[in-house]
Amino acid sequence: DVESQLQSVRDKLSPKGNIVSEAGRQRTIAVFGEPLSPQQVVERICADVEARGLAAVLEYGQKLDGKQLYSSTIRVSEEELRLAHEAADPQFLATIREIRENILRFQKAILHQDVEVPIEHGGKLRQRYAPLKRVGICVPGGAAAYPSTVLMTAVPALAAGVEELVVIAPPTSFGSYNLDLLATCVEIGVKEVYRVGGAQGVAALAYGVEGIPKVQKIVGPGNLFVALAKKHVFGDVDIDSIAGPSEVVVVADSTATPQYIAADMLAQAEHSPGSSVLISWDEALIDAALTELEKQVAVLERCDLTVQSLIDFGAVILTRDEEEACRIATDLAPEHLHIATQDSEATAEKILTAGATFLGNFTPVAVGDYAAGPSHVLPTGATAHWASGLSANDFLRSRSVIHFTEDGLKAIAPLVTTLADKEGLTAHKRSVTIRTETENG
Ligand code: HSO
Ligand code: ZN
Repeated sequence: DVESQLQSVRDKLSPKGNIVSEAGRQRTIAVFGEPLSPQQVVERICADVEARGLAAVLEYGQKLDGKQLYSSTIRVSEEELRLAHEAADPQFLATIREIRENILRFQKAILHQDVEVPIEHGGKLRQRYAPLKRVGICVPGGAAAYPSTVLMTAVPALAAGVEELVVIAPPTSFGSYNLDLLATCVEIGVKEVYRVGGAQGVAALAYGVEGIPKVQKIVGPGNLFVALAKKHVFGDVDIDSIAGPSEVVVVADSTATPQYIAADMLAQAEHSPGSSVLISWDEALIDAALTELEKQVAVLERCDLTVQSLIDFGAVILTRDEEEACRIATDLAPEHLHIATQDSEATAEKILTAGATFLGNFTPVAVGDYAAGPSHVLPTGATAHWASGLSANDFLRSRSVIHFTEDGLKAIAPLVTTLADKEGLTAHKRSVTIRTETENG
């Protein structure tokens, strides 16, 4: 039946790529001397880092990431950063600059502005915004190096006016030893980079350890340990939402180009795991897209992994009509929604639950991943029903400012005193009447 089929598609979306490998499990047993759940591992690491500081961070780095670092080498030195930047391809750096400008332009445009609302009988109410001072960014370093993730997290923070940006990345060749990654940090103005990943990295940022002052907010993607650690420290610091593996839902009609659809689905599967779901009410389009998929798979680079991802986490749904397609896409609430229909703007208005929506034939998801302007850190796993993608506004605090004149207070006083009476809080009431009634004599 339709519901059980839909459930199987839901299961395919946001594949649990966050599962701990057997090797990882064995390593944690070796470290803790007993089999623990990932949750317990994270709790132990966080408590230990909070209690013992940098020594614990260095120990876990050595035992879990297999890298012996010292208090003198955990921070990437100014010299290392300078050398990485000097070694970088000038064309690569020019690209980074251009992307930074695109992100800055968009993120500054959407930044909350102070708001002032007059009080009818005298005074004004304001909502005022100020940037966070110090923010930590997690950059993954497992399967590939992600300079794009540095851009898509750090530049929105810069747009908001954050002064101190701290990047942590695991001590791997795809992480904090990656020269392109370091060059990207330098190019956009990030000066503090630490060679630490996993739960110990998150805990170091949250609690602060010798040489790494604590931050106010931790953002960015990571593996299961990073995700669980962010949840664990929430409250001591703020966090962004927890991003899982990448996913796309494509909604297409007969006007779509099968070649493009296949290419977009493969791009998503390339994240391996990454899930791609095609929804259409046009059977011929679905057939053509599947034929294209087979053709394009043959000439792909990360072929095996991508094909496996497509098999495990890919799905095609033939619906009765556009309405049904939009209902299903709404329910799936994907990280990325691509709409390739005759009137993509109109179709988009019928699907409001997506992290980012890509319209038409010339907006592949990859432009959003790399260069457009909105952040590619987006809600996954159907959390787009209630969560939003990362933006410059996530790096602002708001505060309200309330200023009444004497006439303003007199006018509002009865509202306060009535409720204060109800709650039996006489001192509250008196703090108003002492002002309003003295005047009256
Ligand atoms: N699609 C990923 C972002 C990414 N793609 C990074 C390529 N590199 C999550 O939105
Ligand atoms: Zn991507």
